[in-house]
Amino acid sequence: MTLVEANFDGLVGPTHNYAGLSLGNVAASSNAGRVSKPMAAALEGLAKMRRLAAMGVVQGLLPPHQRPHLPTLRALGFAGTPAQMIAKCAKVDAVLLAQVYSASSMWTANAATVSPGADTADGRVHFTPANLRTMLHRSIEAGQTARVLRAVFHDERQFAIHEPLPCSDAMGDEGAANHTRLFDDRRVGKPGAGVHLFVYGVHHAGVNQGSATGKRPRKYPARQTLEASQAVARRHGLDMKRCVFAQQNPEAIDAGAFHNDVVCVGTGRVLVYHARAFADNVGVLKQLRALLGAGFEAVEVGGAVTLKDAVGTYLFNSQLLTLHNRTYHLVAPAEARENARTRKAVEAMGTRRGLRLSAEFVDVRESMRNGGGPACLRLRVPLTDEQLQAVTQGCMCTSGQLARLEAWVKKHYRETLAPKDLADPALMRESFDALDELTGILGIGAVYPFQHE
Ligand code: SUG
Repeated sequence: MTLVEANFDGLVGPTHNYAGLSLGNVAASSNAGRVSKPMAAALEGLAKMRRLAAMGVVQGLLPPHQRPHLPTLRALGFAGTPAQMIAKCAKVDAVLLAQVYSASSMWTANAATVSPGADTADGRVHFTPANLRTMLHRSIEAGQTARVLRAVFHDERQFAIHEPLPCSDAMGDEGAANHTRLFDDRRVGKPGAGVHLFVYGVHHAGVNQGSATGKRPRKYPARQTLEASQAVARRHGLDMKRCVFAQQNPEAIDAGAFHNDVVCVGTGRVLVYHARAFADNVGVLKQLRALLGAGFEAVEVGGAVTLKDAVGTYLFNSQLLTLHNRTYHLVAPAEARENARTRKAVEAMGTRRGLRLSAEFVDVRESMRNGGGPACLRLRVPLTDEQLQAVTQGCMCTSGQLARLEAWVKKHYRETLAPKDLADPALMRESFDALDELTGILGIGAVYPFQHE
């Protein structure tokens, strides 16, 4: 079965701001309180989509979520009109206000885990929206993500959208950021079956039982559990013999790699990873090699490039793409060019034998300051031609649609947003007006709660 990899980027929402909400996310913590630039952030994201679409990548997008998320305020005991709830929340809990205003749904690598029909028992593409239970501002994404995925991938003969996993300590799920699908892509038109690398931060039962498998980070939370990764693989109907479950190195999490995609990226037969990405690098590679065969290209980056460099530049949060001529292309953040060690590592990949790899750097600085690089901004969805036709076409990035979205951003978004601006009731109205118009542009129907009130 021939699959194309479609990349669905998260459109940056009108309330993009820096609130320092994610413990263990070094960039987000160090930029807390800074003035953000929502319009520039959204345009940077659209420019990346335009660039990839021009390269021949099948590029789509997912809309931002409703912010402020009034259902959360109501659930937490705020009452009255929306403006009254915002005013009251601003007075009693500024952190909560920032949480319900966060534009974090832009990082669609955390929206869901996706398994292509080629690998699932019933031949449909399976999606599990991530429950993102570790951080409140992210946990409120799960319900909206499920609604959006059902609007974009609505044909139930082709797509299965599961409910998020139940929220519990044992079931922390952060989506595709901790999952990599590899396959042997050397035979034209006949790619090998998928091999699924699921990376978890902690084995919850192991911790409870005090066993050796319960090794965990000391400083920062491990967001993904082994139990959640296994549940996703099981409910998607993957062949468990083709799944590798690997523990992330707790030291990497403590250095700020809160998701595996901060220290690892892969596609096709190529896996690029930091020398200290996994608790047991040798064991992981052995299992992958056994499943992928001699064609497997394990590109280890370490030595001069420290974990601090990886976290500081987001080198591994590059998008690794396969182009039509079956070469690989790395879309790396501009920050990785500014550090001599990571720049050299990219140059070395370009000259590595057996790997035809080119690279370029993109500027997504507004997102990077919150700990989201090029790869965080996209959800990969491998599709057949027929499945691609079944996607809601307004969410596909044609040049015309991108131009409409750029004009929409310029019409509705503020140029700057300071933390105190979240208390301004006008921001809520602006945000809802923008999103209401967006559902029309994308043709996804009334997916937002405020549209039903
Ligand atoms: O979950 N940042 C996000 C960044 C997610 C990046 N995604 C991947 N690595 N795939 C997070 O920590 C910061 C929001 C704030 O502090 O305002 C935030 O949520």
